[in-house]
Amino acid sequence: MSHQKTIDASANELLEVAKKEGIETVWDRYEAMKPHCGFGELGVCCRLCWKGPCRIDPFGNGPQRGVCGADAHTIVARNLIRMMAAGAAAHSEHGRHIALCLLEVADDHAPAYSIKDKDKLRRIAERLHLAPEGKDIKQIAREVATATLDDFSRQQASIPCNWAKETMTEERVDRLVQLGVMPHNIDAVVTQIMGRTHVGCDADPVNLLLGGIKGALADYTGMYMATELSDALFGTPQPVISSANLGVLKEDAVNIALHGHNPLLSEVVCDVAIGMNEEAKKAGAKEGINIVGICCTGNEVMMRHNIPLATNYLSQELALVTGAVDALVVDVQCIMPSVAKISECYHTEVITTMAENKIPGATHIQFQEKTALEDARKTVELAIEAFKKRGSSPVHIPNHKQTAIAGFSAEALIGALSKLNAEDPLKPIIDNIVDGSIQGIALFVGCGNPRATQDNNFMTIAKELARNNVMILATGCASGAFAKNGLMTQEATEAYAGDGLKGVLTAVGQAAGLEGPLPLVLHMGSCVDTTRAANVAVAIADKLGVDLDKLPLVASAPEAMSEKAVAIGTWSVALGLPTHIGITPQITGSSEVVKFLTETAKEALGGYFIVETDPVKAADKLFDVIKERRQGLGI
Ligand code: SF4
Ligand code: MSK
Repeated sequence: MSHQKTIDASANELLEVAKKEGIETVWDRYEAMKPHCGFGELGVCCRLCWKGPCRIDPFGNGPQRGVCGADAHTIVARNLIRMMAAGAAAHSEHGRHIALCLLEVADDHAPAYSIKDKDKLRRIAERLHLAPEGKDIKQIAREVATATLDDFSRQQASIPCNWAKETMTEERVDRLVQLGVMPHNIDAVVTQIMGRTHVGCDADPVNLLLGGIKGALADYTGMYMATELSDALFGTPQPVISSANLGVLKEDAVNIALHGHNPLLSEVVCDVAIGMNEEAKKAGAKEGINIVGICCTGNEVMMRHNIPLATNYLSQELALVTGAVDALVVDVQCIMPSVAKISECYHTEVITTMAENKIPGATHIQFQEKTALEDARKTVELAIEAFKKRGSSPVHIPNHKQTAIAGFSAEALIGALSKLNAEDPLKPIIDNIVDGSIQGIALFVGCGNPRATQDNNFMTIAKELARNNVMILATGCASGAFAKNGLMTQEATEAYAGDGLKGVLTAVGQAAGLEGPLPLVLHMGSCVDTTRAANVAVAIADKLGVDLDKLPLVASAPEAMSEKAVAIGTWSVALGLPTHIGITPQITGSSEVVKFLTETAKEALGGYFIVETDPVKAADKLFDVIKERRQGLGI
């Protein structure tokens, strides 16, 4: 029997509408795909060459090797690390794009952009040892962009990437260098993974996995630069009181949904739309233009512009089923191709904007940094035209939205803590971890997946951990789940936090000028912003003089699905964190791969994977790990 599709009230309401209107969604296609291929589920099918496809019989009766002789361990490891390479490629392309834009800004070639947080850029330059003192801000931008782009071009394998080496504890850097998994060049590492997994190359599963870990750390490097340079260009997020869920759409407005990941486009659309409000009103939209976010672009614009978040990954199609979205403007990653098909049933314009990300049936407006203002203007004009076509067609905007306090960048969090202790902002957190008021910190990341009830794993595990006084951070579609379902509120802190955690969140919240506690879940941004949490964790580790694998920190991707999530989970392990996945990964056809990732990794890296699909049991396991870590520290 199928499990419940979602716990999101808006999504449930709109699924009924979709059913009545005969619109197929991700959940329908998931059901139609059943039963899933057993070989694929185990990861033992291989399509790497045309002698195949080959598959290994898990019961031992049929073939145990592919035509070339690769066994299940080789096949599973190869498939897995190719996912890590794809994740690293996606994130680091995003990082490169931002770095190139920073270079254009330094050379006055990108009039739509400026350096909004100059202090942050100077701090980045210091971190990268670029001696910014006395230099002009554009010179600093040029040097930071160049040092960042060096991480894509360095040929000396013994010199680690700047953004990896300068953002970890020294002990971790040494450990990763000794293991031979520290990336020196993101592009080279991704290329190596593709090369070593070609037919007839690396067949040793452990060696393959080490190559994959290097790729995952290249992913970390690309993410780190993307986040930090975005802050320099667009401003470092500070807490905002926003709202989330599909009730943020407005019937009498031109609704523009920004979806994807890269803030280069969405930032400019937000700026341009303000000046086009009157045009929208003239077209009959009494409330002018209403911009909302979906997925991680949604998280980006929520944190920097207080734009409400409409929904997260899994229910993106349902935004269109409201009939109220006039334009869905997308950039890169996590955009279901089905949105263009669904838009045929409505007046909605789906607008793709990136040359390497087009969707049949969508309108393409090529976005370029040099012409960003005109490009953004064209997208808003198309949205206004689409609104006119909407006319009096009925809309189904669910009456569900939640307050969501978002925008806890590392700087914002440390800024709030500094109100309690200006000289030593981390001391309040550390003292409270030591005395047990906070038992540990859990970071929730990752996607939505129809294999799980949407948002349920996030909500169940987080509430359970918070009750046990575990502080909760979130990024990506985890942020979306918590925002939509009311855990980014002060009320949630009152309702679900254990006494110790509640006391700390209240003390910090009041010191930071809120009239009550911080929200139960601290929104740290999009999935690429997961490095913000690493930033805080490394600061705590450095302060205590221990590495991350000693601290009571855990990560969880309870509804993971994407290659990016595979890469993030793996670098989380490589950094030393016990990392939970709530979806059975496609690796169980190899006992050696499973053993390496869940056991051997613990000895080699301190971090390891925990697979548990039951959210209640997962919460117990994560809390047990936190207690074990506390014991290890003697607290
Ligand atoms: Fe089969 Fe080997 Fe080719 Fe894979 S690489 S498809 S296992 S022959
Ligand atoms: S959008 S990678 S579904 S977090 Fe960043 Fe969400 Fe996962 Fe995409």
